[in-house]
Amino acid sequence: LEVEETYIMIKPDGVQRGLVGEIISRFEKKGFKLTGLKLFECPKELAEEHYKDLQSKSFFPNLISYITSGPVVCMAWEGVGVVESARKLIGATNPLNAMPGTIRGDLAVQTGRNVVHGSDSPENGIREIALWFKEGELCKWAPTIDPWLNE
Ligand code: YYY
Ligand code: MG
Repeated sequence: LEVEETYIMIKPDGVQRGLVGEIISRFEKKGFKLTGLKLFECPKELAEEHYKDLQSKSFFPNLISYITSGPVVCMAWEGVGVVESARKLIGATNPLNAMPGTIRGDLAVQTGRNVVHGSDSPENGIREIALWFKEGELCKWAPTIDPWLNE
């Protein structure tokens, strides 16, 4: 497995509901490396670009107004196999189908209020981090605990 990057975003409902610390801590405790973090009010054009593959869906207008309805927390996380692992930590798109123990399984009930986003492929991880972060906003650091997490 390769070192990958994924874009994780706490959606406006997660911020409003006070779930920011809870959600960040799930990725932190797992052992991934945080390389970018900011609270951000997303312009409509950026939300549309981020979700461009879903443009033709009936729920697209609602999705864009939801994502732009309040501040989001943008994060970049790095690690071996982080893209698929983060999707597992997040759980199924519909929170009623998401397993207990996952973020959506534990903290949400509706697809249209599913509290968190995670990139679905390494390519999209790179694309989305480039979309949401400017060059100087990312930190390529070496956590001192790294040898205790990675052989
Ligand atoms: O990657 P993930 O967030 O799990 O689902 P996607 O199929 O990429 O859809 C993105 C986003 O769109 C989803 O998190 C909620 C919303 N959505 C919706 O409102 N209604 C649907 N039927 C499907 C997705
Ligand atoms: Mg998706």
